[in-house]
Amino acid sequence: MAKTATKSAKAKAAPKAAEKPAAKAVKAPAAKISAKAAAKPAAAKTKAKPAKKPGVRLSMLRPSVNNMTVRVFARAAGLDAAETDAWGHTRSPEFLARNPAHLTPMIEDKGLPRGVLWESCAIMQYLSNKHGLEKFYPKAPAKRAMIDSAMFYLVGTLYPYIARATYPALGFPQYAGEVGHSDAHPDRKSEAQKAAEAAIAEPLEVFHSFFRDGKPFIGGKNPSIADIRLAATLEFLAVIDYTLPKWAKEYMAALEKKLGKAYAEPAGDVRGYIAHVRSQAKA
Ligand SMILES: N[C@@H](CCC(=O)N[C@@H](CS)C(=O)NCC(=O)O)C(=O)O
Repeated sequence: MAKTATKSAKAKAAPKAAEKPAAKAVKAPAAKISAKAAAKPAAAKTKAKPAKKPGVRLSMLRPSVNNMTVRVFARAAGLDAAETDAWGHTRSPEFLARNPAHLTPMIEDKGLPRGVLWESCAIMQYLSNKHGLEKFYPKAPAKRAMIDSAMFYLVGTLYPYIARATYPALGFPQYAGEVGHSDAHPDRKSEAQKAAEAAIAEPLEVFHSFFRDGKPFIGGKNPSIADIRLAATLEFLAVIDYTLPKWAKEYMAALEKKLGKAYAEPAGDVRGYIAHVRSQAKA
């Protein structure tokens, strides 16, 4: 989402979010104890219980795919995340004192030099490193470099096109200096939006042909943090009825199938927001 949330965008998404409790613990599927294990004697119970990963506090905005990325990752990795809905609070003095960039997702962790960390990819890298989650972020330098390259390419090249193409329809403000942010004639803004939409196909194909390279996921057989970042990002394209190539539809479906509820639940918030803005546009 753009760096400044407009009143109109807030008004559209805020009601649902604001009604919810401030912090909700996301129960890690891995931490659940089966009925069978629970019935065993104390010693066996302790053995069957997976090592509990310390909780993580996450400030987030529900309609955002940047936030969806970390929310999916936390669930898929079995991290106990306490989510705080930051809608309408990112520019409060209290938030700015901790995070002068006023950006979400943001995690809080005592081990961090400044206590907080923002940028979705940096958060996933940090948590993977901290908890040894090699399944999502391989340790081998060459493999890791490919994941990093895919994520930086996404944030630096693909995402700006997707933002320019979808933010007008999402009701999100665009970035200063861009046509969409200016007081240019609506025709010029529409041309800029269409140009951005047309530019998406090329970097998208690079993820397919270069990064996936015949594998189910960028990470290989299993989704990596780069895959979570890519699939979440593509969710926004539904708001402009963008025709995704067949491979991308199959890729997103495969990732959702693999991650199950960990993906579907945060995706539901983004999809719900898109359905909401679309219904408003029709009305
Ligand atoms: N590149 C960043 C983008 C973060 C971002 O743009 N966050 C937006 C929501 S999508 C935000 O928190 N905006 C609130 C504000 O600027 O006040 C990431 O991947 O985390």
